[in-house]
Amino acid sequence: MGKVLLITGASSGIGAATARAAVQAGWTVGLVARSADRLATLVNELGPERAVALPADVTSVEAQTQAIDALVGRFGRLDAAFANAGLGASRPGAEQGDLDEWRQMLEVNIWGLLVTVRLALPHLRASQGHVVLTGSRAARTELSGSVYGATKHFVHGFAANLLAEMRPWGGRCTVVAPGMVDTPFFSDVKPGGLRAEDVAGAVIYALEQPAHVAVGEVYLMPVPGA
Ligand code: NJP
Repeated sequence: MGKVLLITGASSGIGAATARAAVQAGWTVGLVARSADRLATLVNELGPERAVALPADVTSVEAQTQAIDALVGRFGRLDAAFANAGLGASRPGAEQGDLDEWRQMLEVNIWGLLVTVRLALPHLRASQGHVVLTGSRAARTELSGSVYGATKHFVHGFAANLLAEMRPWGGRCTVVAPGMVDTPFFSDVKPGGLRAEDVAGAVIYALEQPAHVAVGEVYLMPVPGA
């Protein structure tokens, strides 16, 4: 069966690529997103003995509780949680921002991520497990979308202290922070961005380190023209 990894935002982009890479590396995966049909297709591809679809909206505590309970009920353990679900809305500057979009972005990128981590932690303590979060280069540089960037600042700030909380019992926390990645996240992505598989590779790198090595943050930037 291998170790068990929960992935949110698994129906698309970075989450789906990480599911493929993790199964390739010997992990078993629980796939969370709202699009049940896309999760079912991915489970068919990966094999139902190595992957389970857990349709849920990450903003719902009840839905995420059911998803994690179902995963642990099926495989008996949880070794890592990749809290990756996120959205960037249309990312105008603060002056033009749509307040409803901002609320949704805060609820998914911050609240949903916190719920994933909070519900996973008791299981991860039992397995001396690993939290991986999707941050962003937007947390370290000037990019359009000040509110989106602020949600990712939160992720990086949370992770730093979470790692300090987890280390005493053998747990680890990693933030994977990409620049532009060619996924449905951006409809207008420029050629030459990172591929979802590149980010998935960084997640697997962090997860596969020996138990005494914690990878704190991994930044990935595209190289134009390469
Ligand atoms: O985007 P996309 P990425 N409940 O749109 C899910 C960060 N990032 O892979 O619910 C549950 O292909 C959605 O599933 P569904 C970014 O901030 C990206 O690029 O079925 N799931 C889908 O699986 C985000 O944190 C770039 O619609 C929800 C997934 O989220 C992460 O990378 C750069 C949900 C989004 O997949 C993955 O984004 C960067 C909900 N309420 C950081 N709402 C980039 N692409 O350039 C959404 O620095 N999802």
